[in-house]
Amino acid sequence: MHLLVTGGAGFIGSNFTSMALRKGERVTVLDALTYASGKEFIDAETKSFPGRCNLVEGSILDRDVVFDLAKEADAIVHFAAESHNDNSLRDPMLFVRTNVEGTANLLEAAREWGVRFHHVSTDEVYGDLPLGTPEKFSETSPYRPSSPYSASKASADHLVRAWSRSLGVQATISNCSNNFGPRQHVEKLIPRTITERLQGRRPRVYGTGRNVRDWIHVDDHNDALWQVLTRGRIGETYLIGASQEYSNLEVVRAINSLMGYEEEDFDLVADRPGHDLRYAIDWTKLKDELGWQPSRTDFREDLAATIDWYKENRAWWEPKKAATEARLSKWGL
Ligand code: NAD
Ligand code: TDX
Repeated sequence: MHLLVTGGAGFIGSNFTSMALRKGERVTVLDALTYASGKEFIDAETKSFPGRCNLVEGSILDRDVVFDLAKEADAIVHFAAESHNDNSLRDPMLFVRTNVEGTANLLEAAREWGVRFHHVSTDEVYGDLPLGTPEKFSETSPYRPSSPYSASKASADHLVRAWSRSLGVQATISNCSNNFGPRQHVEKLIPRTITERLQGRRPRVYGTGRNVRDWIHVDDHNDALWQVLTRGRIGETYLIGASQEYSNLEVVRAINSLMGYEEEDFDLVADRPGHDLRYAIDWTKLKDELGWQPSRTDFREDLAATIDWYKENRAWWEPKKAATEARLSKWGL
């Protein structure tokens, strides 16, 4: 297959690109190379897989670029997005343009050329769940997004469903929980905590730290995406998760202890406005229909491997770190 991977220089998209190349596929990455991207990861793959990996620097908002590239592709796997909740609270319109308009543009190109389309979305479209209950999100949960980020992703999901049902686009959607692993930008909880420690500072926990996230290793997410892309039913939505629910306090304590610090060595800072309490995923449909299940289920071991990756890749994240901390500290975070 020739895949057009939007946002393929970002955290999840670049890991997906590496996986698809190892499977023998051909990949064209379309990425605007924003602050969150890692061009060097795709440049390395271009060298390792000559003739099979190609990076186009451009925006999903550029209709001509999108239509030209879609024409040549067998499938579009759509990761490109503004992805950070804290940023969406300060510049919401950027999220509307990229995540909503950008998705519409791609859907129009997929419609024009009859290209298979997979939309990579988030569990945050379903809002949040109470703490301490067995309740989980499923494919039938109502949409109830809390932030401009999650509202823009929810809007994009609705567009994909409409273009699929009424305009004939061969589309699927997946909604995944919080990812972690190599190449994630230092603004996100796990890499931020690790890199604060590596630069000699204490991690910062928002609010009370009791908020719960359902963590999945990025390789498990991408493995599930592959199953949906190649075997999923057209028009369907699949939820992806790994049943690893931890509070932010538990995550930060685990990183502290793995890095040789006292578990309680962190600061509580301001809370995120509108902060979602808890996410949890019921991934039964994916298991029953496609036989998928997560394979990375030792959270502590995967956290340790992620810490090692950040120790070994300072050249990538250090230039991004100062600007990120300046931005977050301006907001008291
Ligand atoms: P990321 O921020 O690391 O990467 C996003 C990529 O999109 C970057 O390389 C960026 O340059 C690119 N991009 C941004 N605007 C663009 C534009 N206008 N045109 C082309 N490229 C553009 O994000 P991520 O964490 O890898 O997330 C990828 C996708 O997965 C997003 O759609 C996100 O909503 C979704 N998702 C993420 C998570 C998570 O935990 N990170 C969980 C579920 C779903
Ligand atoms: O320094 C921090 N301290 C802290 O307590 C940071 C950066 C975050 N937090 C908290 C906020 C959240 O409760 O940790 C939790 C995780 O925060 P993020 O890493 O910003 O992720 P989240 O807001 O949960 O959203 C993520 O998962 C779903 C991704 O960023 C989204 O792109 C994805 O859709």
